[in-house]
Amino acid sequence: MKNYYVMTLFPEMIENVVRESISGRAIKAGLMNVEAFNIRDYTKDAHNHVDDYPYGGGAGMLMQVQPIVDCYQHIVDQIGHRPARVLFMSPQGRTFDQRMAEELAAEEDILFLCGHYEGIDERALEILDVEHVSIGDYILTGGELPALSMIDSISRLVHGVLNKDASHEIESFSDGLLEYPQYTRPEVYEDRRVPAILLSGDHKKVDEWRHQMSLERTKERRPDLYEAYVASHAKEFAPKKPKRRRKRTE
Ligand code: 4GX
Repeated sequence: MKNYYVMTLFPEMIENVVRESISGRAIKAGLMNVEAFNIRDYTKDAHNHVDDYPYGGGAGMLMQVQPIVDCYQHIVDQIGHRPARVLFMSPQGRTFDQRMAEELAAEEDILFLCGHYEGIDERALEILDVEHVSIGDYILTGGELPALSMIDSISRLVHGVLNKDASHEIESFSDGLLEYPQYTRPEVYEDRRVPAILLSGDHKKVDEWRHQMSLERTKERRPDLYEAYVASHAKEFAPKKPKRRRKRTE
């Protein structure tokens, strides 16, 4: 059972998305669980405040350390140990990718700390000993969408979330190439034909064609991925050895 714990000021944002998405199916199937904790529930402030002005001045408000640490401690007490990974959504982090999704899919308990406002008291990050993770080089208003993106991509790797056909597809295309183009009925739509080879029934030819298409569109659309693929499949791209010719004897 995979357990995702999310510390946030907007728990309904997490709950609503998780309920409506593919991970909702995995939850119903008992394969995973997502629990959102409202950091505000742990404030000891008389007015339920969870933020305050930054020392040294500057714009905006910072999330205070006490509610965050108390919320974290509640989760640790509930599960009986520190979660395997404690992730803080931040543009300063290592960029999340498919490899990290696979790495995280192997973990039992993952905690996501989602910040809001202009910042967070650094001591909270030290005490929780967080790992900074980014979903890309752009600035969002909060860590909830990054956490949801990560939960979504991790959960589809958790066994059983996908049907068998789809998981087979992952095996053959987790090799760093983009997907080949696909077609369904009708065979002709406004003069546009489905490539004839897909109707040929020749599975070997179909596989070769698809692989070729994957290579071409990866080269065109993601030259970075293409270079990496070529480098790790040297054999496939090695120039063909010239045929040994018998020496002319004159
Ligand atoms: N990939 N974030 C906003 C909210 C925040 C601000 C200060 C704590 C302190 C982001 C990203 C991202 C993270 C900016 C959450 N939290 N996160 N920030 N890109 O843009 O992960």
